[in-house]
Amino acid sequence: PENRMNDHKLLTISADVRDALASGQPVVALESSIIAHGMPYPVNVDTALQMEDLVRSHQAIPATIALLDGTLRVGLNREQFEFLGTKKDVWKVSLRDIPYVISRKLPGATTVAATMRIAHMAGIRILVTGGIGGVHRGAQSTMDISADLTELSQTPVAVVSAGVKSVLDVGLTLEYLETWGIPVVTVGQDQFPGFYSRESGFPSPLRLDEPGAIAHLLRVKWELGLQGAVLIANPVPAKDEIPFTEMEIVIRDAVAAAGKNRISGKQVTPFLLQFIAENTGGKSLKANVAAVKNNAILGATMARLLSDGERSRQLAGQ
Ligand code: PSU
Ligand code: MN
Repeated sequence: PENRMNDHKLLTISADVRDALASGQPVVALESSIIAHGMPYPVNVDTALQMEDLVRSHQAIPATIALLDGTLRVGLNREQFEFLGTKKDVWKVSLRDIPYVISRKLPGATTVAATMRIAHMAGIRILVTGGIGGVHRGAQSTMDISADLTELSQTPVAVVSAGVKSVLDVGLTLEYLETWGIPVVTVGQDQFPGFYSRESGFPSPLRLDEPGAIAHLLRVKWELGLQGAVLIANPVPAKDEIPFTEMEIVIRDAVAAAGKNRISGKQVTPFLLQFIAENTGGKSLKANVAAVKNNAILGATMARLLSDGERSRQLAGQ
């Protein structure tokens, strides 16, 4: 990729991630907004560490991304996880916040959009998250559409998710993904998943059942020079899901409460997630943890397939 800048002073890559990238080993990028703004302590830190362990036990190197001490950090240590998970004023950093937060040397946790861009700078091609941001319910009047979507349209990093955030307008988000030329692939079922539920009520634009087939699609897309990402939707495991109709009731209440409290901008997602966790007696949090761990495993598998494919092509002299 053209804009790799892995020797830049504003980009700090941990030693294990740097070694893995240099030797062509699989690396998986992980976002940090879910730690600072998506889950309560200590579940946030525990989950982040468990995701890293799962990536490692599936033979890939994890690289959680955040902004600390005035640099973009790729690969965090234990204290840095603890810091992001406990400190109150960690910035939620989307793409547009990067220059401000770095120039002021503020601590920042990255959304999917910012994590994708930084992963690409470092040369990482697979990112794992829970649910991506997208078109919010009522976006016809609020224009609340996440920068995750525009980022997916231009940065070549595949994003493994359990669908889009359940609080969004899933139908409008799928339309937007189509407009911007972003392939959406659901693993193993015809329906696009609904994050906490395996169902969303919408068919998936594409379905592939094998990680190998998805890796092949990624290679073809990027070999053709087609810009942007692929959204991989990996349904939450059946034993951990919350039925779609049950979730919908809570989500509608959450969206109404956000409107009533005049929550706007980047506060919207954290507000809704907290409301939902409280109003499902923690069940949503459990489903969220199960989904992201499931995604970490698929992400590691995808990263390994991509790097194995490259190595065998190099050996064949192609
Ligand atoms: N989905 C979750 N928890 C989260 C997020 C999404 O279940 O914390 C975060 C992700 O980092 C995502 C971001 O990229 O919210 C989107 O925020 P916004 O809609 O403000 O762009
Ligand atoms: Mn928004």
